[in-house]
Amino acid sequence: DLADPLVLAPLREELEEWSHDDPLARPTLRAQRGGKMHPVCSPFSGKEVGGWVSATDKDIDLAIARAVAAQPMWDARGGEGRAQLLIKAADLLEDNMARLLDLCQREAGKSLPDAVLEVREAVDFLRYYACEARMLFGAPQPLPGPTGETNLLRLHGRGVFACISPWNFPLAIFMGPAAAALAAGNCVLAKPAEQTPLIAALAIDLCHEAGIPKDVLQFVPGDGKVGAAITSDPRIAGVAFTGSTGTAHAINRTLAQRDGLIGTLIAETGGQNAMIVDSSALPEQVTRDVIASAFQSAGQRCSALRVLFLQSDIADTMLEMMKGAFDAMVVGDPKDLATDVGPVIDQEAKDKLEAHVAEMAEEGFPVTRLPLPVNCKDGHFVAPTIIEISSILDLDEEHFGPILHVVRYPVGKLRQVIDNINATGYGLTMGLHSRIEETRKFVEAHAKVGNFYVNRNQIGAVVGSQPFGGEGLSGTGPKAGGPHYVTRFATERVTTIDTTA
Ligand code: TXE
Repeated sequence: DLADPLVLAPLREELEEWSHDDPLARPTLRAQRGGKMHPVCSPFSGKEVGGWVSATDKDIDLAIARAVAAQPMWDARGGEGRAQLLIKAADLLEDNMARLLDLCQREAGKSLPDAVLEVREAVDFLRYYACEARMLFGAPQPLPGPTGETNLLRLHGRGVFACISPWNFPLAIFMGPAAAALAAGNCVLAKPAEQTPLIAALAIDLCHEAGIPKDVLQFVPGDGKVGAAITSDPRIAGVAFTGSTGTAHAINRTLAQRDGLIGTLIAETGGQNAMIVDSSALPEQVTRDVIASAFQSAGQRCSALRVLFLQSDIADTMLEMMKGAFDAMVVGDPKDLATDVGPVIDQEAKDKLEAHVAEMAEEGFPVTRLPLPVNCKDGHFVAPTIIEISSILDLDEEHFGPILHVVRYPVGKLRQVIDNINATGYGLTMGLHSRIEETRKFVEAHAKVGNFYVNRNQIGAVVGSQPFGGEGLSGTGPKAGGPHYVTRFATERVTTIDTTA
């Protein structure tokens, strides 16, 4: 008794009945009637705010078959036809801003400013990739050739893409890759993170309302096992994945081992993001940017600052100033506008972060923590933490939460600092606070990072202006929200015509 299509018949009514003014309303998502209901819980209160029932193997098989059948028609619609629908979807997301903001706050525990940024970014992605569809997937591009011959290059969709996304940007990172895949003429199976499927479901529903056919864009609720089942299907042409480096490796192996299509992987993963501060930097500006980069969104941004390098002659003064700003941060309910740091996503994330802090303290590294207020007892709160370490290489992995590590480096040892940062293998963001032009050029020339921020915080990525993504263990590129991203979802076809015949 499969709902037709995979995004469920009941979902539509439930979301329509559900009012964002009613705090007790709990939308639920089902790919099928029956099956175990998995709760979606608020990171702040721990209370259930909705639920989902996983797609089965049969659902996935059917969803892929429908997508494969629909893809040639979607591709034939052309860039302009697809762009119009993506723009309509962007308009509908904007019209439904209040519902989207509310879901984002409920299931992801975001502050209102973070939630607004998130919805705006999703809308920007839709509009940006619609532009790309118009520019790149319109008339064929003529190529040079001898007299009597015409050569034409056209871009087409590759087929069916799986878009697998994390919980930290449950709308923007969910919508962005899906919009790019659609713009390029692919059909999409979108699998959001199991912690945050509600906002994703509403977004997909709005895309359908905009006119994107239901077989072209399908929503597949489920956990990592569902993600693995989709990617192992030989009919999937490519995977756009954002999440942990370990999962990206697992998907890569899956794609390599299956028979059938040679799959493309576009991966955006974590980072061991560093900021370097020398004695020419402006201390107030550094303090403001360090606090924002490390603790905004409870440190749950892939761009967030993890390791701060302070030149030794200014380290004590800088740390003292930073601790003043650190002590003034307000931890609490993300719905309260006075809150600076909200909860982390779930108990598992909290346990992992707490274990890391405990281990570092045991090893004798100095640890400073903010006390947690009483209204934070029920949620998944991790007290903002600063840990002084001796080297970035003391850290074995990315710690995805409100934890800042600080390293002092001797004057004249900038090259060694950059070598150590590069040696982590990650290459997502880096920040530099220095007013010495030569230093900026030196770091720019030697740092292997995707996004380099100078004399500002390092967490912004504006669609179209700051294309975002890393290299090495941080991802495959090309950068999301940049001019080359959509082309990774496309295949090139060349027609050569003998015009003398
Ligand atoms: O990621 P996962 P999680 C990093 C960060 C964080 C860590 C773990 O370091 O601590 O990832 O977060 C699906 N085949 N980032 O557990 O497990 C899964 O269901 C196919 C960085 O959320 O990688 C979810 O939809 N899919 C980051 C998605 O992959 C699989 C943002 C991400 O899950 C799968 C978030 C499999 N074998 C976390 N296993 C960033 N760079 O933005 C899981 N999934």
